Amino acid sequence: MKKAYRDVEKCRICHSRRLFKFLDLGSMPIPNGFLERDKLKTSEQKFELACLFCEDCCLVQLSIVVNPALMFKNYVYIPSMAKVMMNNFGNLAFQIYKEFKLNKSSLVVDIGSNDGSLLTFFKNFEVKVLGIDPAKNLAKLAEMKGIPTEVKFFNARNAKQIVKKYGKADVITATNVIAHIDNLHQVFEGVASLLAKDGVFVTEFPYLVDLIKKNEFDTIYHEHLSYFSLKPWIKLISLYGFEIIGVQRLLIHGGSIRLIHRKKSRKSNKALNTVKYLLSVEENQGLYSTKALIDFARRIENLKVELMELLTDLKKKRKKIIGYGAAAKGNVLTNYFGIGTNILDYIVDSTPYKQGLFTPGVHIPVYGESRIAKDRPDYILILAWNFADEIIEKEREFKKNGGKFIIPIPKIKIV
Ligand code: DWN
Repeated sequence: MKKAYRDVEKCRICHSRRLFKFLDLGSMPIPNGFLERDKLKTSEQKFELACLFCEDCCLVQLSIVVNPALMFKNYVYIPSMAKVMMNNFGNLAFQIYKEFKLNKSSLVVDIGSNDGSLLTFFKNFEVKVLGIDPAKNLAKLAEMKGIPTEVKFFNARNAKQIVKKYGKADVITATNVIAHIDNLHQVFEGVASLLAKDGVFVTEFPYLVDLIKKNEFDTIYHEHLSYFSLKPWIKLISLYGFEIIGVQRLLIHGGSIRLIHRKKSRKSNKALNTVKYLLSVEENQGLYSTKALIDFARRIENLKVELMELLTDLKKKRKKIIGYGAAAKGNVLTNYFGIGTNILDYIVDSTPYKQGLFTPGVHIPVYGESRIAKDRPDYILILAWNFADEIIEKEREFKKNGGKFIIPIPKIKIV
């Protein structure tokens, strides 16, 4: 893709043109587009952030695709900053290792391997591992952990080269990456050619049921092109001869779903009961029509009014408020709600890459967490609300000294 973005005119799964726009968050910079101080004056690229519903296969998807090279070649998000995330990776690796009886000759390939956090757990089980990720800066971190990494985007062509170089994969994992990829058909062609005959393809992504139910509008951003429910997902995987042999709902990232796939065999089992149950949950929640999505958009407007009233009132009372977690989602919430340094003095984040930078759009400075003890703010707005428990536990000193936390999602809570 040469241009900075392209408009979505056809559904990325079924190619339907019957796309209904139900949410428009306006024009916004890319969610991990953190800025150096000397770049604050230069104009930032802003792109439409809006969501479409496909009236044929029900896939929820962004209205545009920002050029992935602008977002993923130098990437500042690493999962290893959150214990909850690492626990999730640990139990995923253990579950797959045990369930599919991996051994020293097994090869596990992770698409979107980031800093090698997930593969490190597999490596500890002495299986062969390979990461695939376009971010040069993260591949270096992974290589330092002994995780060989191919620095490229995953697609059908690259998959064939990987088979030539490393052989077929017994397990392919893809956590929080499939939703980031525009050409899903290419991904499945690549998986189908890379995966060994009896191999398994394990995906994990945020689940639309949780997103809509828990008002998680700020997880809608330019990195996430698709917001999956099972109905369109099953349509997609069936085109490539895959079936779901395992499904788990997870708390991670506001509510995710882990799916284990295998190539359909002759004696392929009828759809899992859990899959059937989740399809009925989706239908009952109204995810196959526009009304529930329109209601969701209305709830976000109410949330915006309510949170801005609270924060403005606290500022009138001369309260000192900071943000916690310079998360992509936090950058969506602050930009859409108009929360800048008029409200938050700064945001703290444990990611070394983000400290000393400014958040995209509203330009809030990011510092290390140690700043809290020095400044003793009155309130902490938890922008990384998906890790609220871990953060509150970590900052119990702040709470002991009378500080209060504001959790904005799924609804405003002061603890
Ligand atoms: O899909 C994606 C998800 C998985 O991660 C990516 N496209 C981008 C990214 O989204 P995010 O930035 O909203 O993810 P997190 O993991 O919710 O961001 C949490 C932020 O909070 C990180 O920058 C780390 C930070 N953090 C912290 O500073 N102290 C987190 C914890 C738990 C802490 O104690």
